[in-house]
Amino acid sequence: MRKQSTARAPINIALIKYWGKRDEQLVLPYNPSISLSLDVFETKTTMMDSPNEAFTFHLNGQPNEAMKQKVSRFLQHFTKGVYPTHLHVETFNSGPTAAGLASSASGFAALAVCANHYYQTGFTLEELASITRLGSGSAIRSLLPGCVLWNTNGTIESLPFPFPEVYMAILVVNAFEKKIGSTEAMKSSVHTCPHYLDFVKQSHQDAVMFQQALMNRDLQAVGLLAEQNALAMHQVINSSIPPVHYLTEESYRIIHLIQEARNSKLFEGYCTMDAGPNVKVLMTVQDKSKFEEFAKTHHFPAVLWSGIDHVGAVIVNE
Ligand code: 2P0
Repeated sequence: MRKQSTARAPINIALIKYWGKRDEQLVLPYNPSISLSLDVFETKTTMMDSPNEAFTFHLNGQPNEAMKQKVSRFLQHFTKGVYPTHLHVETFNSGPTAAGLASSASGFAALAVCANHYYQTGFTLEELASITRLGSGSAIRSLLPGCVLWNTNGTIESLPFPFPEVYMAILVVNAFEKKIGSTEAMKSSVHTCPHYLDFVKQSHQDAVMFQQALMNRDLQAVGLLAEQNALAMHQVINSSIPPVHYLTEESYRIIHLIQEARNSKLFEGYCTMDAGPNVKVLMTVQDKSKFEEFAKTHHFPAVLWSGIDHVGAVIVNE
């Protein structure tokens, strides 16, 4: 065991979504998902020896009891099931926590890499991936930089992403914590949405076509597939019983305006939305200023720009 280790991991945004576990214990998804690791926000986590016997956990500088339980359970994958002691964990999210901006993804990816170093467990990427997704399914994709495929058998792989000039505009419609967590909502979708299996079937096809579009360097096909897949996921969420609505009127106003702007060839932007009301727009650097102007004219919320993360989850203190 080392005295101290620090790791960082990027957030990731799925372009083909993960929404449902076919195996709850092992956290295996019903369909493959494909994401981009982004450089706008990250989690940085430090594990250090503590003179006190107790395990302590701070999130953004404050003790956090709810997360502490989850983190202590997670760390037991690195300690052969022994509850951690004489340990302090400090974790900082540079973006808003639990606002549909993937902070749990960067959080568990950073923690997994940090723990592997701190406890000197020497897990391979494949072993680490199977542990990371137990913390949070989507965290598995934050282990790698760039474009990442999470297969239904639980493995991950990097996909070549032939658009170096691509950016994401993140429109923060609401940065407060969501009322219904994605774990609970996706479980409800699996069990109650009448067309859940149609979504799974379509997502398998979307993942194949998406990879084909990457190979063809076809940004339009990539963007349209991402937008259709995200809207299909939200239809599933909306038609679960009881229904869940992550997207607000403001989210839909933004999405419709961006679709209209694209159809009238003002700029080429494609929307994707997660378990919250925020809208992320995929576009190229050439359209950035046109989009900024459009956002101002239509009173969009402030725009956060993100490029692609080229680092992934790594140790940063050596
Ligand atoms: C995704 N989301 O692919 C999808 C799209 C949100 C919407 O993965 O239960 O926190 O921990 O495996 O990973 C968010 O769900 O859920 C998520 P668990 P997770 O990014």
